Amino acid sequence: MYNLGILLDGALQAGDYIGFTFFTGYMSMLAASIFFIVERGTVIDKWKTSLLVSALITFIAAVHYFYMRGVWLETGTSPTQFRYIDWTLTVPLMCIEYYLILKPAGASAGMLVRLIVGSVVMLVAGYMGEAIYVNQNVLWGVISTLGWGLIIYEIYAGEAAKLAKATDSEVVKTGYNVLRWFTLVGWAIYPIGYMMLPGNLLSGLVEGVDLTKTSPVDLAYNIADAVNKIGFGLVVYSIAKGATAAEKAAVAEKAKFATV
Ligand SMILES: *C/C=C(C)/C=C/C=C(C)/C=C/C1=C(C)CCCC1(C)C
Repeated sequence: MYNLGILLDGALQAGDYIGFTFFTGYMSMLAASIFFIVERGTVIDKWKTSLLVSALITFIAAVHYFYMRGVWLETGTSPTQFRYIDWTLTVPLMCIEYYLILKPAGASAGMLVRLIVGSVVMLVAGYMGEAIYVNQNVLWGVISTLGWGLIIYEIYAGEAAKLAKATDSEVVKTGYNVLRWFTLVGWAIYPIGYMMLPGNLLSGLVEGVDLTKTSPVDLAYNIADAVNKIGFGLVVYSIAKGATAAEKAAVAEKAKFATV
């Protein structure tokens, strides 16, 4: 049975590169979840929640990738609904990661709320442009970018930025800088993918691409998810490991003085 130019029997075809990225996305998200859960046992208590949240992010994504992979194989269309349900759950969890990391430095609930409000604006508007008012995807993309801008403002110039600057933990300071770089540069892959939608700013780039056989937007999103969910989680992991080592060294130092 041929439909949309793809052989739709639920099997992965040799030339279906988008299908490949759905499979590798699924498997790597699952592997990352196991890694974060197991490694959670190697960090001090106050970092365990952060690693659990990293695992939840990749696990929620793994389950959605399982479904998205199925939609793509069986219909040859973008699994936009599952995509946005996934993001609606995982992006706020990333905001919680920022909150947990800055909590010892005095992060307020207001900071978390501002990050989540930015995420909601970004994702609701994105969904409107991609699934409901497709002909106005430029306008909705602009509104979505304002939501992303709120997040960027908070982590580069708002309360979050000030707390990170003032913390006395070098590990947190360095890690925070890498995390916000992910949110600025890694997250930029998503709007670039979105701009390849028909009628949007970069649609000219994919002119001549047979959109019934492949989907540049999904390719961009799948790459971005792997970078931003697994990579972001690994940075949180390295902060937790670094802070654990620093705490252990401090305890050992104290014990040395206690015995002399
Ligand atoms: C794990 C999933 C993540 C980190 C998803 C992030 C998604 C975005 C940063 C999406 C941003 C968008 C814009 C800034 C404008 C166009 C519409 C979106 C939703 C693709």
